[in-house]
Amino acid sequence: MLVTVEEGRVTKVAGDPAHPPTHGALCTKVARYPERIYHPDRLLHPMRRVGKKGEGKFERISWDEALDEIASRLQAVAAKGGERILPYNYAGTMGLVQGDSMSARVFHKLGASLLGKTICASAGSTALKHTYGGGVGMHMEFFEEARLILLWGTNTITSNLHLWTKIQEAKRRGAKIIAIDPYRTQTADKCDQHIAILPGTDAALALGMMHVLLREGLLDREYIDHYTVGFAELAEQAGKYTPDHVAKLCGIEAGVVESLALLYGRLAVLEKQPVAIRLNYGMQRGHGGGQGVRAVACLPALVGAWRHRAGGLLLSSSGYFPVDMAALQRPDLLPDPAHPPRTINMSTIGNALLHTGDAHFGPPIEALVVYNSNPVAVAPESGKVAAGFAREDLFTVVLEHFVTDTCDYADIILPATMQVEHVDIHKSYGHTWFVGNQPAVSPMGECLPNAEIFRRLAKRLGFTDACFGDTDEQIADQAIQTSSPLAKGISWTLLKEKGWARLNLPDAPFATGGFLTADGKCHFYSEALEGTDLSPVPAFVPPYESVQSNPMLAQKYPLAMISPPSRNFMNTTFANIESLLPKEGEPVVEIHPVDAERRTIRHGDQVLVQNDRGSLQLTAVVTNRIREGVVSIPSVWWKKKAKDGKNANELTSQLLTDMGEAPVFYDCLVEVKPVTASVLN
Ligand SMILES: Nc1nc2c(c(=O)[nH]1)N[C@H]1C(S)=C(S)[C@@H](COP(=O)(O)OP(=O)(O)OC[C@H]3O[C@@H](n4cnc5c(=O)[nH]c(N)nc54)[C@H](O)[C@@H]3O)O[C@H]1N2
Ligand SMILES: Nc1nc2c(c(=O)[nH]1)N[C@H]1C(S)=C(S)[C@@H](COP(=O)(O)OP(=O)(O)OC[C@H]3O[C@@H](n4cnc5c(=O)[nH]c(N)nc54)[C@H](O)[C@@H]3O)O[C@H]1N2
Ligand SMILES: [Mo]
Repeated sequence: MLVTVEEGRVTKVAGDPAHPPTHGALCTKVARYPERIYHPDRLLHPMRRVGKKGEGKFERISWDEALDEIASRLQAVAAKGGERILPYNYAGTMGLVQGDSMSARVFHKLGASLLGKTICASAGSTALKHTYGGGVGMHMEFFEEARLILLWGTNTITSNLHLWTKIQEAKRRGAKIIAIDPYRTQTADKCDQHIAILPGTDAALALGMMHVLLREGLLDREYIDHYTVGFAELAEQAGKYTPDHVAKLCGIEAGVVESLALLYGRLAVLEKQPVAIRLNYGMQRGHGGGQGVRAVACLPALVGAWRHRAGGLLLSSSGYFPVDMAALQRPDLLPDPAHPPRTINMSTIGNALLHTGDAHFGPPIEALVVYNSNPVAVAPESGKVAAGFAREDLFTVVLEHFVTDTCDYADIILPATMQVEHVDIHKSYGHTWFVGNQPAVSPMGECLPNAEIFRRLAKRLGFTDACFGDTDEQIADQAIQTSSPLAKGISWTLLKEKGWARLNLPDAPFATGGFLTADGKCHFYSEALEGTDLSPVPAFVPPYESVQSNPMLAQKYPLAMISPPSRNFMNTTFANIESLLPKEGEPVVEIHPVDAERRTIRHGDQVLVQNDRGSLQLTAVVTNRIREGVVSIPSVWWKKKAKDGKNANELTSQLLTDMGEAPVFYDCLVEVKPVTASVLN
């Protein structure tokens, strides 16, 4: 990102035309970054709560007062047991310096509970680990050379604009593009074909494709023999997934399964052309998300797609990056490194905060430090999350840019710097380049970088280990594992000078095996899954909540709800930016005309969306973009911007995926009703 500064102020941000993955483009929301920096509501000073928890009333205090109070409260809790303290952070910035570095050192030294960072990608990343040995895949640049691209559970225009540029180029060169998504997104509109499957049924579709590939002999036998394990077991499994059976599970025609498999297999095997799959996280947010990813991830190896640099699959590239976690986070500072503290899953923070403690859970959580995250809005089963945060005996600190829904429950809020005001290094989960981040302007008000806040706190806590004195640049210098061949020649010094550097990887990383598994092969059969509840070869794991898998529940709540990312928000970041809000309009639920008609709901009506976990009021958008039986609530809105102070997570559950203990945001049955006069009163 190129930042223009005039008289000490950021006046413009732009993409860097020389940066290959992004080519000078910024998405709509990041292009508004100056508006976010100079927003009148920006948090500029430390604040202490004066109202009730949740009310959002604060008074200004000094940094000294804030840090003294935080240090003494944390010390008091730590005296009872470090595990009673919990750090909570995620996607605000995912920088290696302002994410988990100095903060992790402080919490390790305190012996605080560890955080299970599962809220976004861990079903998919665990699945990839079982299949490829890590979160690795194609280089995004080469999608433009593919002849067929399956956009599987991804609204690429919305959530991955830079890849979209490559897809458009592929289209210009004659590639066929197919979207697999229960919703006809803007992306699907621009595809050659849209396959609207029911949420959470992706594994079935992939296994059905394999069934056809096997039947037709559309396989790359040589690739399978040399670079995969478990073909026989996978073939046996796929044999059970006939197109007719799959069609029923997915809510599509059997012919669609046939033609998709034939197109994919013939192009790859008979014509030896590159076929690519862009998988994204939308399809792993249901009970069987892990097995779904595993099933899809087997396809490229069956047809030998990996032989080409424009063939294979990309879900994540983050597993490539050689990051020195131990240097950044210093787990050796733990009171007893051989017996680390318990891990609290961030996706079930509601239950965790409401837990009063027992032998299994351990002691209750009494202090919570939140940074880079807005859990009161983003975590599932929000009613319980808010109830947990409202506990009077919980001491809560939040480091933020704005007074978010989460800040409303804090005892103390601390003003943090934004990206243009601090040093950082970023890896990526979509491309294969390290990026350096230098400050362009000095911080607004009294804002401080996260790492500096934790550095000052460490001093107050009396921590004297040398690493607590590391500057942000020194931390940046420690971040990259320079001994790794992948990082050859890459250092903070280079990133500072050049801005970015591509990992030293082959163009077609798995053309001849070389997966990150111990034997370098793609694992159709995963030994690691033997003896678990899960099948070692991919299988369809039905949703917890769907008409087919839970007909009893579906009598009360017959509609499957998804809540995918809005184009103009970044989770809840940017959801308070005035020039972006009108583009999203208001919080809505999208419903198919047939489902709307049955409930006498008209376009624009106020409706209640509800299940046993909660209810929320939204404006109905009647549209055939969403398939029948499914409703969509574009997300993630700030709760306090809604009339009733709620968002989609009021309805989502704290159940977890089959792999990776991730949330099941899109595995959620609801009913939608018109708001009647009595409800309005
Ligand atoms: N504009 C914008 N961009 C973002 C974000 C944002 O909030 N806003 N968030 C960022 C983050 S943190 C992440 S993790 C990524 C998220 O990336 P993704 O989660 O991949 O999000 P989307 O690209 O919206 O893709 C989700 C799509 O999957 C569809 N879908 C839902 N359930 C299923 C299913 O069961 N099967 C299939 N096949 N499709 C399904 C939805 O209708 C939606 O169109 O995006 C990143 N980019
Ligand atoms: N219903 C539903 N819920 C979802 C999702 C969904 O699709 N549907 N998506 C899920 C996904 S994929 C994800 S990744 C999570 C994301 O959830 P979060 O990780 O909570 O991400 P954000 O909501 O963007 O909140 C990040 C906060 O960090 C702050 N921040 C940004 N940079 C900094 C910084 O440098 N320092 C500090 N101290 N703060 C900073 C921002 O102001 C913002 O308020 O949400 C999940 N929740
Ligand atoms: Mo995410």
